[in-house]
Parts: sequence; C-alpha cells; structure tokens
Amino acid sequence: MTPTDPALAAIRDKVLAGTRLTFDDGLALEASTDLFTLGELANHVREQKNGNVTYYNVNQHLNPTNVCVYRCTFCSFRSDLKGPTAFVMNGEQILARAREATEQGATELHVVGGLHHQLPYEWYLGIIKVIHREFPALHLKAWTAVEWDWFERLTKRPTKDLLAEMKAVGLGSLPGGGAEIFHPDVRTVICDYKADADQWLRVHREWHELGGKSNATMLYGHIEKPEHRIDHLLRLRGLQDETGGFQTFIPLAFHPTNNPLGKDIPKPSGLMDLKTMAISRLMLDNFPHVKAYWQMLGIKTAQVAQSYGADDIDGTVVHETIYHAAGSDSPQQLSVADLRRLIEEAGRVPVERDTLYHEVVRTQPAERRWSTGRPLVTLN
Ligand code: V47
Ligand code: SF4
Repeated sequence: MTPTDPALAAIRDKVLAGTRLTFDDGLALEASTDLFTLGELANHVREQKNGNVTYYNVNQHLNPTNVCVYRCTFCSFRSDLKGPTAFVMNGEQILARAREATEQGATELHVVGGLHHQLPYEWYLGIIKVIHREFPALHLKAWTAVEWDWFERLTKRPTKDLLAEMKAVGLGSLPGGGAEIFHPDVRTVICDYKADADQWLRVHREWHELGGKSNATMLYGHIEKPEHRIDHLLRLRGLQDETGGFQTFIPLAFHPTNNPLGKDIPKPSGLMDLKTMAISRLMLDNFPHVKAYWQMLGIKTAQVAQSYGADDIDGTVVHETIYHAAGSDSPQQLSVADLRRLIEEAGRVPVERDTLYHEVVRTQPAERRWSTGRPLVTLN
C-alpha cells in the first residue's frame, strides 16, 4: 500500500529493506499524521521479530518506600521525609508481599522506590538478600539506574561493584525506569540533580557487561519536543549496539495529575500514544521487544498498540502505585484470563513469559493460583 504521506515513502522502502533509520527519518516519522502507515510499518517489524505472539507475565510491584531526596516535577509518588503520606516498609511487610506474590503464582517482583534521605545502601541490599533467600524462584527486577547512581553517591563505591554485589545475593535484572528524557534541555527541567543520561547509560552498560539483562523507558507527552524523543531513542540504540543487553523498551505516557509538571499539560492523546509506540519500534531496530504497559496506556490503547509495534503488555502487576498516584484510572491488577482475552481479541497469540522471555508452562490453570480472596478485575 502507498503511504498517504509522501514523506513516508522513502522510509517505507528502508523499513521493508531492513535499512536502519536515521535521526532525520525519525523526525519525518514524528512530523507525519499518517497513523495508518506508521502502524503498518511498525507492525511489519514487530511481526518479523516476534511473529504473532504477544507476551505477558505474572508479576507484582513492590515499592518499599516513597520517601525521596529528589523532586522530579512529573512525580506524584514521592514524599518528603516527614510528609503525611511518607512510608517505609519493614522487613515483615516486605516478606509478606513477596510471599503473596509467590502464592499468586508470580514469577517476577518489580522492586523500585524513592531515594530515602536516611536509609543506607545496606537497606536496599538487604531487601534483595532476604527476599531471594526466602523465595529464590521469584525473579527480582530491582532498582532503576537512578537508584544505582544514588547508591554510588551513598557508598562512594563504583556502581560496577555494587551491581556485582547485589547480583551475588539475588538481583535478577534491572527495570527501565529513570530514563525520562535524556536530552539535558529537558532533563534539567524535569529531574535536575538525579543521574544524567551518561550516568543512566553507564549503569546499564556495566550491568550488561556483568551478563545481565535490563529494560529501558522514555517518559513522553510533557515538555519534550520530537527531536528530544528521537535523540533519546538513538542513545538507547547506540548502547544496545555495544552490549545487546536490553530486552524491552517501554514508552511511558506522562500522567499529569498530582504533580507540578502536569499543572498545564493534558494527558497525551491516543494518537500520540500509538505514534510513539510505532516510532519506538521503528527506530529501535536492535531491541527484541517493545512493551505496551497497560497500566500506563490504559487497557484499550494497550490492546490496539499490539498492531502498532508492541509485542508485550506487561503483566498482572498488582500493587502499582506510581501511576495511580499520578491519576491513572486503570485497574490495580488484571487476571491472567483478562490479559489473555485482551491479547486474543487483538488477533495475537498470548504467551506467558518469565522476566528473561522464557516461555512459562503451567501444570495447572494460572487462575487457580489466585487465592487471596480479593475480587479480580474483569474486562468488559
Ligand atoms: O522512571 C513517574 C515514570 C517510571 C510518572 O522495566 C511517570 O519492565 C508518567 O520505569 N507519569 C517508573 N510516568 C516505571 C517504570 C516501568 C514500568 C513498568 C515496567 C518497567 C520495566 C518499568 O515511571 C519512572 C518515570 O519515568 N513516571 N511519574 C507520571 N506522572
Ligand atoms: Fe524520586 Fe523517582 Fe519520583 Fe524522581 S521519579 S522524585 S527519583 S521517586
């Protein structure tokens, strides 16, 4: 089919020939409103890489504290040290959550939080150590590069050593958070002081050099411009060329509720969500997976995004707080049946994966493992 936007014709030829897209190609994609062609091209790449499969996992989130020394202007989750909503979980609460995850059949715990003013690095290390000791089958995807950079500032020890130390006691992989927008024109406005682009990328490089896998994100739909998004994607593509350690890219739509940045900024439109998904898939030609995180996009857009480059919709999640603090109206959790229906309705084949994309084969229906008595959310 011929693109309705003639500017996309040359890019279409490149994508079909498997030729890498340039920064200027990225800008041309950004400038186009030919959503149909963007989706068609992204879907071509998606199907080449992942066929007709959409992945999901059975996971839970754990945010051990919301107290944070930083003040990212987009953040609705953080609290001051003595703020009325400040919390720090104790060891018992943390283990109880890991136990609940295990009982519900989770293969992964996603552990991230604030950078607490007073807690030492050993507190963060201890969380990984005790959970892994008690529940060794649970994959711990823990601490964003921003947190690792903070641990270095706390301990004055190189992140490389800290990563190796935590790997030895059970760290499984790194999540993709904290990347926001790398370009300093934006980064210094939305999250000054925390790890900059080079520091974020360095932590992931070091983790990859240790043989680990990680994810990457991009926070879009606020004050950034198209050139900042393309710059961000190309920096990630550059590191992936070097290490091959990234598994999944997750574009994160800005949620404007309860944070200073959101005061005059609306939520990104459906068009922008789908365009960003498609452009990410097209620019990140060396990333195996692109995720439509349903908690962030909403269930409906996540379902459609499977035709715009996404081959993963994340998991059951449970206990998500970052997006709910920022105004997400997605449910707190989805059942496995709901996730599978969401995927099948889009004409894809649902495959449960573990964190490292091994297929999970269950000997009993996953649903029977949901035993807490809490009602499960059902898709309409
Ligand atoms: O780094 C914070 C973002 C991220 C807001 O690796 C916000 O599999 C939008 O990285 N509006 C954390 N976004 C979440 C994250 C993530 C999520 C799911 C899966 C994975 C993975 C990683 O959330 C932060 C920041 O970029 N964020 N506040 C907000 N108001
Ligand atoms: Fe702290 Fe993370 Fe929120 Fe920034 S996004 S204020 S680092 S919790």
